[in-house]
Amino acid sequence: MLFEEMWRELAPVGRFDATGGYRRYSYTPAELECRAWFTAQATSRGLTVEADANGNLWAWWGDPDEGNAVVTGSHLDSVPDGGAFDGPLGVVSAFAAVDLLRASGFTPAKPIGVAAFVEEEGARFGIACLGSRLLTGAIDPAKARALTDEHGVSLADAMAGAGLDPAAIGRDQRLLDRVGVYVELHIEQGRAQIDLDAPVAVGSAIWPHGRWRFDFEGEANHAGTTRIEDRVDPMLTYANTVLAARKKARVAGALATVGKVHCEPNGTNAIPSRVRAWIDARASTEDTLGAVLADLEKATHERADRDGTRVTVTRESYSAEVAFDAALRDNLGALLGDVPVLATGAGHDAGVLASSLPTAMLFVRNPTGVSHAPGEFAEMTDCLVGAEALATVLRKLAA
Ligand code: HGY
Ligand code: MN
Ligand code: MN
Ligand code: MN
Repeated sequence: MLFEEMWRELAPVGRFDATGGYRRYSYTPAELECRAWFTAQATSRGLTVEADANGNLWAWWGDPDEGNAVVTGSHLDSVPDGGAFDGPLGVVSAFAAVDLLRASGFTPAKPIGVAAFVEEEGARFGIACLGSRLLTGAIDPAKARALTDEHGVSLADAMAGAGLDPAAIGRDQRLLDRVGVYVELHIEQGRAQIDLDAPVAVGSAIWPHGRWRFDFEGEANHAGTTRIEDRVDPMLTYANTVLAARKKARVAGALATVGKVHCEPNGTNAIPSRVRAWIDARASTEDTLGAVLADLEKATHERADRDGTRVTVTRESYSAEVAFDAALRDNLGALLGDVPVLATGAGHDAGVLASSLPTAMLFVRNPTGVSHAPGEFAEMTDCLVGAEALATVLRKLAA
């Protein structure tokens, strides 16, 4: 099936028409439909499909038990109202690259795998790259099983509902031993390549990044009868934290985002008892990131003291800086000719897998740089160039 046909087939799945964004949350009907699409694409190519114990999907060209497999892929889940390309572009390009290799008569000397990692965005259960973290043992299985979504459904129950055994999750050394190298193609999440006039780029590193939960506790009270000076309002401390996060990140050259907030009891005419907010923070170095968070926590506690509120800060997830395998990175660069080598602030499964095996990334030009939003876009011509580049890389690595 041609790239465009695959793209047209997958595009409507999980798209929320009111916004044009995607709501493909792990183990929900939309994402299960994406899994069915993956399985159909794989089996139509004669690839053998397996879901590993952690919920990741693998499609094999050749016998993976021979080991030293060359694996490519990405993820199918999305952020709330995410774009069409973040994740799926890597999976569609992987199948397209297999087609290109076969059309050229290439027979791989090593197994080739197409992978789709589960819960890469962490949009449902809060931990990004959950599938690859479980595979590599980067998260405690018991902690993972207990993760819940906003409706209180646990990962364990969601997995069981999808026919998986949550008791079986955890590092899968047998599977990791099968994989010799992992190359992930991904839409660029930024706009360097348009300025460099480069349809494809090679990844050099992933910035350190993490997610922190801020719980602001105050005293619920009547909006219309409580004097200002008598209020213990967690919304006030929260609002100052948002402003402080932006200012401290800007001064430090880092990135900080407050994109998710819950308020209780969430009534228009009631001063809240609690505000819960998550901060996504990233920086080019661990020192900068650590300094921004330490400074922000200090400022937040000082503000809470002034407001009479209480605040607790919990680091929910953290990814140290990842430098992709240098030999592989240089090999791809040499193979693809004069392509830029770029670091990214976006997390990826390739970054998590780098702890266990050589990994690399290819980026496909994003004309506007917009990502994690309905406006995310890549020209089909660039997508095809990306698939060709991926096929070139797979041919070299699987020869
Ligand atoms: O959040 C990220 O950086 C990635 O897109 N999951
Ligand atoms: Mn993403
Ligand atoms: Mn992604
Ligand atoms: Mn990613």
